[in-house]
Amino acid sequence: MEDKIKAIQEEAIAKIGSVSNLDDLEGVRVDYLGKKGDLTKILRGMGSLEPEMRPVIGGLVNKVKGEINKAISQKESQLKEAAKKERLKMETIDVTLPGNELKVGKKHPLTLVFDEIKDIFLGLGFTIAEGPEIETDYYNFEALNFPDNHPARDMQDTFYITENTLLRTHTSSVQIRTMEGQEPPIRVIAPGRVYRSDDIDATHTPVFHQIEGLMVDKDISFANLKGVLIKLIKELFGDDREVRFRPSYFPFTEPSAEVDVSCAACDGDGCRVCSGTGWLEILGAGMVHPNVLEMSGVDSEEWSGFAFGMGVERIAMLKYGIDDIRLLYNNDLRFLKQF
Ligand code: 2NM
Repeated sequence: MEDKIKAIQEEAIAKIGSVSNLDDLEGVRVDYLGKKGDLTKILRGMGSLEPEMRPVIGGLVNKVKGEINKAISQKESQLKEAAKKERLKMETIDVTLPGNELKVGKKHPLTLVFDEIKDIFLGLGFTIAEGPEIETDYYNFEALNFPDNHPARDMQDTFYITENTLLRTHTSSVQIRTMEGQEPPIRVIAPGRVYRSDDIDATHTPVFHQIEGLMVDKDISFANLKGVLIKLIKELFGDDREVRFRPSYFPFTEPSAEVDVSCAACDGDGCRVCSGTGWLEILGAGMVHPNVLEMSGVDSEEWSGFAFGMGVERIAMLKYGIDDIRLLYNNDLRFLKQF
């Protein structure tokens, strides 16, 4: 009988040693220590033993049960520890791995030019004014002294919405609204989107952007116009650039001028960029026509002013050497990432 008990112990210990998971271990426990296990059977059959053998066998069975229990507990903590290690290994984070690259956006080149020009004028005491992109014929043309039969009013040049409303062709309408709404002195710039019924090519798109400016005060002369615009151009293109004023015509200014900057690519010698002239046209400007001042409620005997306008796309193209305006709208990241 004692040999049989010892054999059960060895067999149980061997099985405990060979199980590899907690479920199997529980199976072994039920087999050897459970109600139907061999050891329980032996204890139940004690009645048939010699009385003096009962304490011996009983003690031995209990000791073996204790041993098996101990072995199971040990194995259980071993298996749990191994499972924990495995889990920790799975969850390991290698803090030395490079992180995921965060793609940080950039400002669009047009926004860069807008911001730069706005900053220059804010520094000169100008404020920024905005107005509607859908305008009336009055604010877009009439108040700007456009003759009734001026070709810019033609259906081909402008997108009309109704007989009297259209997509603005310049932001000058914002300057008119400013003059109507406030007494001089006035110093404003009007940045924004404008529309013209142009066919698309390397230098034209039907939607583009402008910044126009207006200064009205006592004794404003062409000298003030020159001072402000030369300052603007040198800030934008560098102190080394020359500035040239050429006589021109706009219905809303008199006198009017076209403003050129010396070509940075050839330093004014003449090259492909400036079509051999050494100059690049970047601005239109002039003294605000007395008719325009009067129509907006400004007394032209008391006040005078200058105004100017520039295309933001054109400035961006000259500044960054962009040879096709469509690059600004295609949203090709290979292009946009360069700024
Ligand atoms: C230009 C050129 C010259 C201009 C005129 C006005 C206003 F409303 F005061 F009359 N705003 N902008 C102006 C003058 C615009 O763009 C080429």
